[in-house]
Amino acid sequence: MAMEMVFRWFGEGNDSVPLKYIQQIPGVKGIVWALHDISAGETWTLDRIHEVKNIADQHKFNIDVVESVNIHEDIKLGLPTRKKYIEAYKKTIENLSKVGVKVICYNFMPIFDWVRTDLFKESEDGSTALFYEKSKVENLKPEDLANQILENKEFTLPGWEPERLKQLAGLFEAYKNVSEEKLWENLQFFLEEIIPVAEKNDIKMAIHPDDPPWPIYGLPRIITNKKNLQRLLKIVDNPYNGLTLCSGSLGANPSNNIPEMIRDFGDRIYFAHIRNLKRFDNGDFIETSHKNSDGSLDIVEIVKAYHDIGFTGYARPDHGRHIWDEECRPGYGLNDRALGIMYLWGIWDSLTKVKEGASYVGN
Ligand code: CS2
Ligand code: MN
Repeated sequence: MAMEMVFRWFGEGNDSVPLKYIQQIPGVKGIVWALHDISAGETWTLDRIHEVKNIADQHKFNIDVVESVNIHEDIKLGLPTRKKYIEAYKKTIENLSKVGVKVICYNFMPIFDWVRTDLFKESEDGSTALFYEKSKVENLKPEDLANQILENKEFTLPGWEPERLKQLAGLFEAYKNVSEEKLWENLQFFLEEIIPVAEKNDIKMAIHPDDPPWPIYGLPRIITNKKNLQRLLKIVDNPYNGLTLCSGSLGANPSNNIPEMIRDFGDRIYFAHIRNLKRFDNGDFIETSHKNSDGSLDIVEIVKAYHDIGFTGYARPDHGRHIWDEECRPGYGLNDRALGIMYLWGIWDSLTKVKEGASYVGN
């Protein structure tokens, strides 16, 4: 038994990496996908879902994991209009179950998804990677930060959909009334509506942690640490309410102990995002290769924790650096993510061999 390795792919014409290359990465069983052109709050139609399924079938990939079905801001804000967006979300869950989707990854971050200040920060070895400079975030106005991230014109970035960001000023105004506690209430309301539908359709909801795991621009962020993950699992205590455990998102805060979380939340983790990053004393961080000695996270311990709990859920390498002159979406090239997968398999298979001794012949 092993973790089920999957690879994020943004769709035909929307990704620099062809599926036939992904097929050649050892042990990848499925693609992690989404209908990136559909706005939050709209239903994903069966026709559109089938288009992706047909392409995946041609390459013998499963489409078990969707990342993400985004949540409309009105749901996070708790506005009366949330009702219709929640109904659309339920319909999407039903449609996804018809093609056998097993896990939906989503997040509950107000306005901004992940935040970085430089998408191509150069390292000494000439590679580039996503970088977060704390003082820059503190000194930039939100609209300037958004513009900087949107400057990457080649691809639209998931979580940074231009149509949403056009309403930035209005959204900031609306969030003035949303404290952390209010955001928890709105999340609970959403989950109480959604989880029974997910259960009926046998799809696990797997919330992605906030990235970085602290508030920015006075906006509340709540999926940030162990205590809050515990709270999340309790507010609707049903196995269909689960986690995407993202080592890199949570790991930007040095007090988050990822291996401990894996051991404690084990059976409620449906999707593992495994990547490394290097933290600096001033609060900055840069994404690195998966190798232990390159970053601040102990990837070996993280994989060991998954191995020890007998994790058979979905796992992906999350982001990679940009290496060997590859031109790709920020964080989502082929080369470094493929290297990351081989590092993860190397650790996993070694642990299996140690555990099973000479009888090990592979999975
Ligand atoms: C993150 C997010 O894991 C990631 O790549 O950078 O964009 C993530 O996809 C969403 O927050 C999940 O909803
Ligand atoms: Mn992640």
